[in-house]
Amino acid sequence: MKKGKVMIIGAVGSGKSTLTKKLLNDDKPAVKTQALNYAGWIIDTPGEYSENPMYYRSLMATSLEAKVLLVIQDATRENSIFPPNFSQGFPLKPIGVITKIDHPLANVERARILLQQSIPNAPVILTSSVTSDGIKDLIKNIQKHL
Ligand SMILES: Nc1nc2c(ncn2[C@@H]2O[C@H](COP(=O)(O)OP(=O)(O)OP(=O)(O)O)[C@@H](O)[C@H]2O)c(=O)[nH]1
Ligand SMILES: [Mg+2]
Repeated sequence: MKKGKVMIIGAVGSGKSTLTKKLLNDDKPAVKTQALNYAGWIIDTPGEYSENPMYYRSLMATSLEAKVLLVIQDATRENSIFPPNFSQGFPLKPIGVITKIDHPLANVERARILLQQSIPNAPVILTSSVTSDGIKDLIKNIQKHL
């Protein structure tokens, strides 16, 4: 896949970098993301960029060459950091991704409802970077839009 075609956004600590490495078959553990990171066909972003609307323009500018937007919802989180209908502002195909479904505190149905509020009508894929559940399914879904 071509460089920078998929941008990944979501809260601080929601599992974006861990998932990015998983998708790229990189076994090294993720470290805290400090800046935009072009990792192969994925643009990994710092969670702070998603949590502060001041960064939305910058995210949007960065996403101009990308085709797919992975919107991450951590299954262990009780809330969403994105406003309702958030993805309407992005000229990209949104795919909702629920992370950490292996976690004892995961609540998948809550996460699904939160994603549907931010990105209505987008597909939602359940994943765990620990067990690799959903990873192949996610790759298939991404490839449909590239
Ligand atoms: N149980 C479980 N933990 C996970 C999973 N994915 C990530 N984590 C953990 O969640 C924490 C944060 O992961 P990161 O991938 O660094 O999160 P991030 O979204 O890149 O965070 P920022 O770079 O700060 O925006 C780490 O301790 C990971 O080990 C998962 O699928 N299951
Ligand atoms: Mg990160």
